[in-house]
Amino acid sequence: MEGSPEKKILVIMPAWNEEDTIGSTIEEIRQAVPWVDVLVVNDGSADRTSQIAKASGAIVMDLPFNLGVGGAMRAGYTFAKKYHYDSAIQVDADGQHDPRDIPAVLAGLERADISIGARFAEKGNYKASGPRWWAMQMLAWILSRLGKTRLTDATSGFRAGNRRAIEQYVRHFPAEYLGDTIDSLVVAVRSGLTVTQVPVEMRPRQGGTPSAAPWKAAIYLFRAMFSMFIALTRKPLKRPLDQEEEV
Ligand SMILES: Nc1nc2c(ncn2[C@@H]2O[C@H](COP(=O)(O)OP(=O)(O)OP(=O)(O)O)[C@@H](O)[C@H]2O)c(=O)[nH]1
Ligand SMILES: [Mg+2]
Repeated sequence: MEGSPEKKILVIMPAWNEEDTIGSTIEEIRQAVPWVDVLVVNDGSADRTSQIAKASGAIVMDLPFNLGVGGAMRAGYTFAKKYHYDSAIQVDADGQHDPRDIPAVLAGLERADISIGARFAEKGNYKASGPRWWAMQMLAWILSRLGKTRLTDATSGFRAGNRRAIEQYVRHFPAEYLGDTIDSLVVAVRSGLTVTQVPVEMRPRQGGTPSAAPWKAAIYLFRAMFSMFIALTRKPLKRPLDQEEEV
């Protein structure tokens, strides 16, 4: 079964100045799913993120300067491919993603190539309001049409991918803000990957500061719509995804 100890699973945790929360987040993962490996992609943090992650037993990739979530995730997926992981799952360093949901999100890979841990999917009380809510709804609606399945939370970073998805992400993973969620999904779906969602509860950030203020997030979400339309104009990848390739 996906998410069980027989599979080789990698948690990829993008982290930028998360010294307040990263230690407890890694600890929670080790308790909830002790059989997974944790890779922290420390993206030029100016604080003790890297030292704390290492002391907590994670594998740490220290990027020399800030690449943003997309670049960091692509580096993480390249690691996953190189070391032959069966699946990889993104978990935020700020404690918003509950590690106890990891097996459920991984279990979604039994029916699709990408499994998204989604808010608004009947569970939890995560609230977004005003323009941010509208933008999220619209993106979810468009991506549901594209993915031919009901998706309620296309901007969730809590998502797992199988080998086919990892292979796709290694070749294309947008670096621009929110491209890691929307654009990457559009390209994956258009390259023939299937997607599903699993309801999860999102917790509030457990400490530290958000990388973007709420009003910025709203603006970015509207920009994400444009980025999505641009993504739709990209040609799907032609080479078969299962073809082995050295990285
Ligand atoms: N590698 C990398 N990680 C980042 C960067 N910016 C944010 N992150 C990480 O990405 C994850 C999500 O970032 P957040 O700032 O929590 O964004 P968010 O969850 O959309 O916003 P909140 O709801 O306010 O928490 C966290 O683990 C951050 O540490 C970055 O530039 N590089
Ligand atoms: Mg967060």
